[in-house]
Amino acid sequence: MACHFPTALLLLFYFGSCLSGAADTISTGQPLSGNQTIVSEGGTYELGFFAPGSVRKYYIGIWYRNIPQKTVVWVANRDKPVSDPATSQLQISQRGTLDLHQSQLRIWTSNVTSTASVVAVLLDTGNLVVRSKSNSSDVLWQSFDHPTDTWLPGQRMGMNKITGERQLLTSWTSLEDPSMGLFSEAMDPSGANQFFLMRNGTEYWSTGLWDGAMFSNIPARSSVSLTSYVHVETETENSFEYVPRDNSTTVRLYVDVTGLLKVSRWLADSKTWLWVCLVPSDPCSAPSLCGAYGSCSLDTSSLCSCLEGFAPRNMGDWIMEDWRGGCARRTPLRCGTSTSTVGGAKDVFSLISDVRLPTSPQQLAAGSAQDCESACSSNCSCTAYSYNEQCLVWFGDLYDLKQFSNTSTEDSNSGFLYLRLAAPELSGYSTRERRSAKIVVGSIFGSVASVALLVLAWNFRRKRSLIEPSDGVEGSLASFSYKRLSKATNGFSEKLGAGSFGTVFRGTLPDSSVVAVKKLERLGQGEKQFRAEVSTIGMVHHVNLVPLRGFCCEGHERILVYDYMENGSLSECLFRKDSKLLNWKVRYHIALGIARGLEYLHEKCNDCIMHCDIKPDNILLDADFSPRVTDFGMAKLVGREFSKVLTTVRGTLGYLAPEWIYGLAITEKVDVYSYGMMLLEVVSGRRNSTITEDGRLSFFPIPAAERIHNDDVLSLLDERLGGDANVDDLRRACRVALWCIQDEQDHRPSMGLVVQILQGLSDVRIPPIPKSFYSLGNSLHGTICSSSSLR
Ligand SMILES: *[C@@H]1O[C@H](CO)[C@@H](O)[C@H](O)[C@H]1NC(C)=O
Ligand SMILES: *[C@@H]1O[C@H](CO)[C@@H](O)[C@H](O)[C@H]1NC(C)=O
Ligand SMILES: *[C@@H]1O[C@H](CO)[C@@H](O)[C@H](O)[C@H]1NC(C)=O
Ligand SMILES: *[C@@H]1O[C@H](CO)[C@@H](O)[C@H](O)[C@H]1NC(C)=O
Ligand SMILES: *[C@@H]1O[C@H](CO)[C@@H](O)[C@H](O)[C@H]1NC(C)=O
Ligand SMILES: *[C@@H]1O[C@H](CO)[C@@H](O)[C@H](O)[C@H]1NC(C)=O
Ligand SMILES: *[C@@H]1O[C@H](CO)[C@@H](O)[C@H](O)[C@H]1NC(C)=O
Ligand SMILES: *[C@@H]1O[C@H](CO)[C@@H](O)[C@H](O)[C@H]1NC(C)=O
Ligand SMILES: CC(=O)N[C@H]1CO[C@H](CO)[C@@H](O)[C@@H]1O
Repeated sequence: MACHFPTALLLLFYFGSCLSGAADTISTGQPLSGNQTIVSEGGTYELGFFAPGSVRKYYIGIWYRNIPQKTVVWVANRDKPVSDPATSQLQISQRGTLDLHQSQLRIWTSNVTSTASVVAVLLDTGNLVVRSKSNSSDVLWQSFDHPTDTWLPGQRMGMNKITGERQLLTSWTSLEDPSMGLFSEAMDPSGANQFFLMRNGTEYWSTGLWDGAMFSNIPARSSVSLTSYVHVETETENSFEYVPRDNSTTVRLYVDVTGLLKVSRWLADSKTWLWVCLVPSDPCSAPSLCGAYGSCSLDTSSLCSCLEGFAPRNMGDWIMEDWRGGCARRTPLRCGTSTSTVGGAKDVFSLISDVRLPTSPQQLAAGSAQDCESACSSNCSCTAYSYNEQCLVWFGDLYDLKQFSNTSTEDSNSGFLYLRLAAPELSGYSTRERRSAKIVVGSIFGSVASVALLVLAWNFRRKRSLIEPSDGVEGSLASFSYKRLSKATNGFSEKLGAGSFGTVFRGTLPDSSVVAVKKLERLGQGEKQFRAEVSTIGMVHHVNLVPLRGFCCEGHERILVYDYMENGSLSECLFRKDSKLLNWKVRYHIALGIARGLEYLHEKCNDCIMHCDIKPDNILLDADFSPRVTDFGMAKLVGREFSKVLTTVRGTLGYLAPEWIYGLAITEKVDVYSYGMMLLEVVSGRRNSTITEDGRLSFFPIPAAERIHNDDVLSLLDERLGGDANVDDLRRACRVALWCIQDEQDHRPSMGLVVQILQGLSDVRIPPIPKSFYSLGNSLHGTICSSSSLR
């Protein structure tokens, strides 16, 4: 890793301290304002104004200075934000208190007055103390006594034996709102050595009693691996603190917005927080954790998922593991609408097995499963039923489902649920499940000197209809002779372009229609397989896909014949100097069209197709400037050479999802990733990455992600447009793009969801900055450095 741009990148995330004098201290006459911060002496923590959401609401907070995902551990004015940090000041008052003022108004105060001269100091433990200026052990007030949602190592949580006052952790209301949420944690008010979790003041879990070494309900595995607790009892206080088992790791304990008590550890290598749940040990027992129509499971990477036929109501919150918003139907029920009387498809019931049934059922008198179904069917507000000797029905939203992996071994509550869905949902969903195809890729992704070599193992679980070779027409496809194509293209003379897998020529058929003729190279397929794959591709039709007209398979020649697209490729339109500037409306139309095309390939056509090579060169524009995806199906046509070509051709590199590089299973989410990268380019009119004059790589998505994360989207817009864009659409497009390029496949939306968001049908929250942007940038850089030095 001889190339250092990620180090420079670190600077993007932090402002230097702008205070003169001691950088960890606020003293009389030296208030903190605007973008100024103080930093603890060892450089671990930083204090200043921050705005967690996109709205102009600023808070004084303490966060980790060296962790790029801003993680706030304490908030001063959590219920009273200020609107402008520039006119707000955190200062030492005449009375010896630490106060936050906006204009002349006092917003927040530390409350403990002193006649002595005092200072406020941010310690390297994350504690903000107000103390006497001359005597550092004379502490008047400290943030550790007034926690927000986080309990830090070395901080005491417990109870004052004399006043009965307890330290209280209280969750944030939402990920963007630090005000007091519904959930809290504090010591047992009776003084017993245990902590309670409360929802709206009512206890719902406990850590169990302290036995001198551990709390009885905290699973030993997680507590032992991360932290050890220390009991501190004096005449005046009874409390606990904890220390990380391993000094070198950053650990925090907090009550999260969904009501789980978590310990999380920062993984420096992968730049991510890894959490374990302390209480309850079965997080699926948390009340309403997954929201309406959400289902909890311990076997999936995300605790909650939506029931079939439903999608997250707010994707952003969902991905950030705040599931409380629940899920919404993708397709409304027919029941009760006028179309149901005209004989359209009726609603159906879909079986979900091995579930813990939702809360609040009603019991009906029905003698058989059929009676139970028709009872539910006849009332449009009945959303589900279950029949097991008795008939249970549910009206309205369903809560607290849990998916078990095994019926027999687990909860006796598990059962069968019949969920009411619109008819189209059921067929669409179940067939898609069957069709999902996965390629397993193993890789050796080398050091700086070696170029990535990927070895592919193919594993298609697909049914194919093998069509025997014949002349003239196969299915809807024309089968051309080489001679005819040679004539049509004037001896392959008019070259339109060259891609990774072949060269494209312009041709004119005898009926005078214009076609694009692609001569494939590096094919690893035999004739039979080629014909089979081509006939599959030939059956795919959608307005946002380039239709395949026919093919040629003669000797070693493998040629595809497509409709000709008048307005060239998106790449030319965006990046060629002499091409006409695309206005914002057209760009948005293009972005949406591509998303629809991909959604069709992934979810709606008969045989699920991953494109695997989405980039602006593979998007063509027809006469109306509607986008059409081309080159789909190539992964299968090209066979084992495909990924090798993909990962060694420089032009494709910036669009490759991390799983290509790290050798993980490839799913259709690789297309989502590439789509996100491309969308950034459509918005900004600039290439994914460029090599600067001094030979350094400038990887555009990194600063772009930063700006989107800070809700500064206008600055990303192609400057040639002079700011002429619908800002709501722009924001939506930028956020979607950043969601699409998240590291975790599960965190990227499906193309179906992308379409919904771009149409404004789903909300989209501010995405996080993908944590791998450092290491991924590094790998990319390494490869590009080495491959260019090889030339
Ligand atoms: C901090 O604010 C000042 C004044 O508003 C501005 O000039 C400066 O660029 C800001 N610094 C950073 C690092 O944003
Ligand atoms: C300060 O004291 C007042 C009155 O005792 C109280 O209402 C207020 O909540 C206190 N504020 C803080 C920040 O502790
Ligand atoms: C400093 O303050 C502590 C706590 O109030 C007190 O015990 C100690 O005597 C003080 N030391 C001096 C030198 O004043
Ligand atoms: C919390 O409790 C208060 C009264 O104790 C009640 O008015 C309020 O509705 C409760 N909120 C929730 C979300 O349950
Ligand atoms: C961990 O920190 C404690 C207290 O700072 C220190 O005594 C101990 O030696 C440290 N352990 C390691 C392994 O660094
Ligand atoms: C459907 O069931 C709900 C809840 O039991 C009831 O209030 C409603 O009247 C029923 N509607 C019809 C049309 O029977
Ligand atoms: C499910 O059941 C199988 C056999 O009945 C057992 O081997 C497996 O461990 C069970 N899995 C879980 C998660 O209980
Ligand atoms: C796009 O195609 C149409 C139809 O062929 C043509 O009239 C138009 O000039 C083309 N636009 C550009 C910018 O090439
Ligand atoms: C289409 C496009 O802009 N591709 C670029 C992506 O980034 C690589 C690496 O710098 C460039 O070489 C490609 O041209």
